[in-house]
Amino acid sequence: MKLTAEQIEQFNTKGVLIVTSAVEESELDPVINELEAWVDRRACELYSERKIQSLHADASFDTRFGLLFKQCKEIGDGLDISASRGKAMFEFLHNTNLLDTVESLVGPEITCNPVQHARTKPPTAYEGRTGPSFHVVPWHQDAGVMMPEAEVSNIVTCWLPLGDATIEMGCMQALPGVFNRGYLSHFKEEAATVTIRPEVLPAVAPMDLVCYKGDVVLLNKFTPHRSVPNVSEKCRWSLDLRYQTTGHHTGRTAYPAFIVRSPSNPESVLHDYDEWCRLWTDALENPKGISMHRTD
Ligand SMILES: O=C(O)CCC(=O)C(=O)O
Repeated sequence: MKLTAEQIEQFNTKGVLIVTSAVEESELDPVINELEAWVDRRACELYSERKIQSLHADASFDTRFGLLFKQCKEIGDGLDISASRGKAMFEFLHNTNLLDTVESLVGPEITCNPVQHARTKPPTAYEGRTGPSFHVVPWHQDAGVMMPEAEVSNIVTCWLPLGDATIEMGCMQALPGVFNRGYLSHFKEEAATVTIRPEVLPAVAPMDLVCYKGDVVLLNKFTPHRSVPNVSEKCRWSLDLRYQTTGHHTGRTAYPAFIVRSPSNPESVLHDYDEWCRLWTDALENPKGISMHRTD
């Protein structure tokens, strides 16, 4: 869905925008089915390794992962887009409604940035630990997980819930209207997470990014955001994707970017699923470029 002039104005002023019903809910179903099948396969593997005792095969998409996670923390290993590399996921990365939304902000020549994740946030009570994690992400800017060379790139984050993302389920929060302060100094709080130094975090009331299947949250790469604990008994599922103007620096040269829309050169669009898989396999097996989080 193309953004209205008011929505563009809001994004350009606040650096955050929730676009309701940006994509058809049914367009997400192939991705959900693929993730469900992935979870089932992974559960069977762990069951045969005797790492879980119950498969919970009849549980719903928004509860099963949590019930498995409670038994074995390894359930999510390999779920992320770069590792699971699902065909429905690859096709969704080209979704016309989503790209129409993105085009309103980055123009018609669009590249899919390789900083992208499929996430599920199980109930935080099942973590067996507290503190920041891949599931409960501390305050950061997406510029903080990219190389400084991408500072001038027009990259927009698209965060899509695959079900409900309520406050109780640990939705994201963002600080509106502060992106124009640019990059804020980050430090590494725990092994895999970078966070904005508390002394430079703007004193602005956080906006709760409550959203539902079909909605898309858009974030400027300098908008501070975090996600809060999931105090419900369900899993919050989401995709966080990034798109950018073709030709701009991706901020993560180690991983494959690819063109998803190009009116000037339609043949440059990557539709070849096998090639996408090959690019990721090569990038992960033969690391070449740079994959870094910024800390200073
Ligand atoms: O999904 C989340 O909880 C955090 C996502 C995030 O921080 C991001 O997309 O940059």
